[in-house]
Amino acid sequence: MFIFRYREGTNLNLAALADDGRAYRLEAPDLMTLVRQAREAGDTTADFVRSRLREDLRIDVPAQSLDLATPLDAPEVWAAGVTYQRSREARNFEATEGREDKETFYDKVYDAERPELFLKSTAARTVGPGELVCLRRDSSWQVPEAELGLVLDRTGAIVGYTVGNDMSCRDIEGQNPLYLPQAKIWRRSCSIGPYVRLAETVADPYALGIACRIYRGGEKVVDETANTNQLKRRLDELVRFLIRDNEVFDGTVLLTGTCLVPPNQFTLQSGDRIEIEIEGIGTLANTAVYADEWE
Ligand code: DO4
Ligand code: MG
Repeated sequence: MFIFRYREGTNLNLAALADDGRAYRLEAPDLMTLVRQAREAGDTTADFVRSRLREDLRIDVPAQSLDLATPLDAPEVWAAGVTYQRSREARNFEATEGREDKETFYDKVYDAERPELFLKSTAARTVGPGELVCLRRDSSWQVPEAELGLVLDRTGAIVGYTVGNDMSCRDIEGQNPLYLPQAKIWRRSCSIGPYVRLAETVADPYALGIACRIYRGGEKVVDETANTNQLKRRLDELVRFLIRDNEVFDGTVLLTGTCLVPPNQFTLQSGDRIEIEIEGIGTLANTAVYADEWE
């Protein structure tokens, strides 16, 4: 069971993609209201939604042909880092200018009890499927990061899973770890969606194939695949650290780190189309442009 939103004129509608593959309008205004209503009724969210699917709410066209938006207004998006060996290798390459000859902060955090967690985005900086993500002018080494996103409630319970893109500047990050916020946060540097798959309908979040494809002028220039079974940490472990003495809001998204990094010589260019696919969760596509080309 998937929950999503789509635009219709000036309206933003909440909808479900049900087990029968059909899309239905939902009467609740947003995902987290639906979650609360289900709990009050003593149901799982998926069962609650199933009990509300009616023929007169059916959407006649396939969900993919709708004008899809972010599945929720995540007040904050947090991200974990160096949770896969592939990310550790890529970070070490950046931090040692390709020599990879010494132990780095990244080796230490990969093995430490405490994971790397950082604030990645806010609602105003986060875009949805089909929207433009932005590039920075002061970086010449930029990549998308394909990540499994956890949708959390205020207690840290995992409500569902989505696809996330943690846009990153590898040169800024490699210059100095203290530059991390600039390497990670700028206008439209985060994308999520198009669906939230409800957690109770995902059998095993540690067995999901992930793919990242990048197209330039219609030609595929990056095609990488991996699997969440390579994740070094448990999802509840990441959440446990995130909520420690923290204020976490309903609908917070936690990106769980990347297992896919394009080849080291690759940097995004304006006009590149990025596709991130997570098996059973969805495909998120965005085109990149420079921030000053947007508007
Ligand atoms: O350590 C910097 C960030 C790493 C990251 O974003 C990732 O591993 O996905
Ligand atoms: Mg990342």
